[in-house]
Amino acid sequence: MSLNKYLDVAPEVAEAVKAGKPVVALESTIISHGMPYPQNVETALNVEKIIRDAGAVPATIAIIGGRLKAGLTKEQIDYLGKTGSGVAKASRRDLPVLVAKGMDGATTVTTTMMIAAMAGIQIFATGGIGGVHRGAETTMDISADLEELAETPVMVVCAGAKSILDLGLTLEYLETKGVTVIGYGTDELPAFYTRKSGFGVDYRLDTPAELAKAFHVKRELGLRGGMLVTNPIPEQYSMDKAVIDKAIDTALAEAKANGVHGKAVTPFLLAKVKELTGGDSLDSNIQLVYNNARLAAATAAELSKLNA
Ligand code: PSU
Ligand code: MN
Repeated sequence: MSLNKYLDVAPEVAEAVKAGKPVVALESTIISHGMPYPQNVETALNVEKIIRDAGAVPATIAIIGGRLKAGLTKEQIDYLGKTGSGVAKASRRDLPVLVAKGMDGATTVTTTMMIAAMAGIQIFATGGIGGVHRGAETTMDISADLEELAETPVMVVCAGAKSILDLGLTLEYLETKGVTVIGYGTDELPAFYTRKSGFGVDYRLDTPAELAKAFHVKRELGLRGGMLVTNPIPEQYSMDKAVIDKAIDTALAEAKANGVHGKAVTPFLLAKVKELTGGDSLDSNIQLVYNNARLAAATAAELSKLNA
């Protein structure tokens, strides 16, 4: 672990990393920009509990007062949730100035991977990743998350990607960058709210032990970059495809009509979809995050056996 002078690793997290015990990183953009208060705080705290109950240590990641934090207190999570979009959404390009000015930042998949890697954490659970946006052939809106997956050695467990993105182009981009996309118990890329997307994944793996082994071997091969594990939402929480597709189409049209662009696009679409589905999408979102936390904790346990 290369300890960075701007990094604070919570004592519990540092101890677990040092002892080779299972640790799971968690992001904070999902708290400040991905869900409304108070469900965001409630979800973030429940996710930490789920990870603990599975025998792993949770490390929620954020930037607080210019410090890169791996492991937050309950008060810090509450602050990030209450302040919501008042906290900067922090991707790779935002880090230098936020840290230099001693500001706060909610970390995306990108910066959560970066800070997890700095802290020696190998696995990270979230809801959905950013990707190639629909219409990217003219807007060039492609999430920095995809570049980070190509560079930084952290396994990301998600529920696939929402069809606010162009899923086919997102997979093409990941292929070009050499990122393995794994379906957990499925041959098909899950589409976040639904279990299927019509697009195939690179490989199907069926157990946490298989996931851990694949990631371990990747590292032993000396290959840089992460790995993307896509875990379908549990059947009982998945949404009706027609309902969600309609909400996404309306949200996309409103974003376009309002000239929403840049880093505001994803949070705008998430909030709109939630509004249009009367909160059903939020319930699904929460449940799939729990499901990913469970899988990540089980995989972290297998990883720590392999690293022993
Ligand atoms: N997708 C979701 N929920 C989220 C995000 C994406 O379903 O909260 C967040 C993640 O933090 C992700 C970020 O890294 O949005 C991507 O933002 P952008 O598209 O601006 O790169
Ligand atoms: Mn973008």
